[in-house]
Amino acid sequence: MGRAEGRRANRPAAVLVGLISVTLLAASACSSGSKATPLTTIFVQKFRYHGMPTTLKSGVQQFLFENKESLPITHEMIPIALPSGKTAQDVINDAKGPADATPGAASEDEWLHIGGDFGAADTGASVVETLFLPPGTYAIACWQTGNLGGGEGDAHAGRGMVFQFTVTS
Ligand SMILES: [Cu+2]
Repeated sequence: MGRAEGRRANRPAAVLVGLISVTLLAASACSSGSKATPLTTIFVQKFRYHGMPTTLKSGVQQFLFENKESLPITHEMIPIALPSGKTAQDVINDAKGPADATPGAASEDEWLHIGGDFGAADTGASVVETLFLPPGTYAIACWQTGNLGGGEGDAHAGRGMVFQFTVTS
């Protein structure tokens, strides 16, 4: 877990984007009155996201992320914008390899993070995050490196823990 915090600490750009999204959220909350924010429940099991739609409406979206693995492990759900021509498979390919591989887990920094950090969730725990999503192509991914039940291994994104989705206007 110290590892994850260290990784976050040298990503000021992600924090800045997160602050911008919070500001947009505040502005939107003032103008949209009583409109309820859509809530999507996503859970992770066997290193895969379940319940995330492939298409979402543009605007303020709220996500509940649950870790439903059977053994202790930490997962995360980091939202990134996919540049034109890139897909979830590119995220997977770049993240392959053990924690010290290049780029491996460090490939997280290649991608534009579009939200504040979702807190990582240990088995049995859940986190909630609110995002403002303009139209575009995105993915959620996990660059944690733990193995089920303990120990360290490849970044989860390299093991396929990436899900691509589109936001429409
Ligand atoms: Cu994970």
